[in-house]
Amino acid sequence: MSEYIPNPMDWVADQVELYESSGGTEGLSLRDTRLPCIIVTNTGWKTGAIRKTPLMRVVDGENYILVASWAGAAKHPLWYHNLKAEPNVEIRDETKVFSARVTEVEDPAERQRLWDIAVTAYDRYQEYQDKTDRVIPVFIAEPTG
Ligand code: F42
Repeated sequence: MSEYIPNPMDWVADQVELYESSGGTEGLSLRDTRLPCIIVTNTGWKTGAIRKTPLMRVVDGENYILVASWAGAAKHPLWYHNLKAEPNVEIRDETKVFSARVTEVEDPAERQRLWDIAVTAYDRYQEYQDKTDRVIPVFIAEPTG
């Protein structure tokens, strides 16, 4: 059993703690917004540790769109590399917990379609894209059970 290492940023780790300890009934939205979040449990590609990453909840039918925006930072968030190395994750969406398999969406037209859905759900993604030179990666997460 791998060790769970909380995110070093307190506000992120605190949200994970509240979301999970309440069984998905509290800590569900991003800070002062009312916008819903999910928790993606992933595996550190170097350490093998369990990592828990809150992200905005953006859906496309049964699937979830994961946007590696990290507030428009110059580099991809570390969880991006974890997902590329180990695409099997667990997602918690409020009280639902399920396994999923993630794929980075490389096809430009499909990425744009998903990006538009993401920006509609959380308009700051566009602000983040505008302030960074990198193309913000978009993953699709398909539930596997
Ligand atoms: N971030 C987003 O990118 N997109 C979102 O939609 C989003 C929404 C969101 C909502 C609520 C909330 O509380 C946070 C939200 N965040 C969102 C922030 C998100 O949860 C992450 O904190 C953020 O994206 C940064 O991810 P990060 O993985 O870069 O975290 C940094 C701060 C970090 O230092 N993480 C850990 C650490 O201890 O260093 C984990 C490091 C890790 O995974 N290490 C790997 C390992 O092997 O263990 C190695 C990684 C490597 O390549 O070195």
